[in-house]
Amino acid sequence: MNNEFLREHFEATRRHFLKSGIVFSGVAAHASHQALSLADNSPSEAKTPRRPDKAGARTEPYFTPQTEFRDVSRGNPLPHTLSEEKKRQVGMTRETWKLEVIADVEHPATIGSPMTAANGTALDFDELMKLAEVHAVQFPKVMTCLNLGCPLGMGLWQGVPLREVIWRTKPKANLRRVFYFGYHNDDPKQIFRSSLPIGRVLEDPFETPPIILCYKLNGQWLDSERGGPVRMVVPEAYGFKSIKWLTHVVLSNLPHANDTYAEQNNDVDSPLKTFAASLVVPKESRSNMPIAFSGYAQVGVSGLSKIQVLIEPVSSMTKDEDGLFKSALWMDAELLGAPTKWNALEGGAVPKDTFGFDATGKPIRWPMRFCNAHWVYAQAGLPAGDYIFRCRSIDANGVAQPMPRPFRKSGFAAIESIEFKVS
Ligand SMILES: Nc1nc2c(c(=O)[nH]1)N[C@H]1C(S)=C(S)[C@@H](COP(=O)(O)O)O[C@H]1N2
Ligand SMILES: [Mo]
Repeated sequence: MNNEFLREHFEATRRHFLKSGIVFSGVAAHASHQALSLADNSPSEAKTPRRPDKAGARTEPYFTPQTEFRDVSRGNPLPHTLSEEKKRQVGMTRETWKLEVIADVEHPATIGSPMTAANGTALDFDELMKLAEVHAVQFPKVMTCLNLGCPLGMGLWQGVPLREVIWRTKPKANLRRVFYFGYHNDDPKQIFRSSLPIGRVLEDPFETPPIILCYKLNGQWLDSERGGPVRMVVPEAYGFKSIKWLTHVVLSNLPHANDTYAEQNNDVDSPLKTFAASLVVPKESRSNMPIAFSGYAQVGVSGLSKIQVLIEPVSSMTKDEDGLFKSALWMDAELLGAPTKWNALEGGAVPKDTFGFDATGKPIRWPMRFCNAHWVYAQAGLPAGDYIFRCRSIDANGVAQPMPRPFRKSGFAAIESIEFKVS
């Protein structure tokens, strides 16, 4: 679990419980504090954050500083660990970067002007910046690995829509799919390729940002570890669609996905799912004292309207065959509102013309799709005993999530079951 993410979560929930002082009368701060220390002592990796530094003022949480993202990239050596000289040589610096946009050899799209290094028409960083002057967009998005479920980082990604570059090749016919890959140590075995239908590239679903050639994260140049100088970012997709150290875009007449990730049994057509997860479930609490629970939600394609929790004694818990606990007595948790200050961004503000934000820098909708949200739940005192905690989300269509997409390789989405004790 990303430490910065946890720190932000704890800071936000701590403030929430402090503000709710009336309802939880003094116990609130204690419960929250206790939750923190219990989380620190938890054996499970996902629940072992560094104790947040509470000294000093903090800005509101949300975005993850670039250096705090978790890295799951492949490669031997990892491309971002190459020497500066080698990076210059292979086009992994802004000064030397080149993008080829070409027709697929096996299933060629018919295009008027391929962009190749050989004929000197590959796109360089200066040309990308010229396109950026007119077409740059930025939007918030959580980077999540389909195989991990937990967020690698929440970022504000800036780039040029991929379609602007594809359009330069003058596509004419036989173009059904775009695939793309990045620097892979010039070793075909290390290639990591992803793909998209051309329709998704040329047009964006309502309230969905475009696919971008991304060069900035949280207002700063995209660093090498995050895939700089240029990576693809696909707003509604899991991380594997967002290829780092981008070098090639291939226009193809192939009618189906050809992602490298598919070779590892992953469901590559599965978009970001909406689900809820816990971060703080106190392992042991005192009887008849309020208990503070908190967690986060990932807002996927179906949006998010609320979070619910299910707390039952182990002895009388709902028996449920399909693991969805539809008939159980779920209680509404509280979703934390939008931050008023945005850490990790210059001046703590979201820049003008950010996708999904209004002219005053506030989100148009909250929670935002393809992003994280945080939630809290204060449970009134319980009698001593063993309990089980579960949480779920209700999407913006009013449907409880996760829906049955129980396959691990379609993106993490299970209802957690966590035992805790009241004594
Ligand atoms: N070139 C390249 N791009 C890549 C990968 C990779 O191994 N090589 N990994 C992908 C996967 S599986 C994920 S989850 C994301 C992770 O992005 P991050 O390292 O910026 O957090 O990068 C994607 N882009
Ligand atoms: Mo991934």
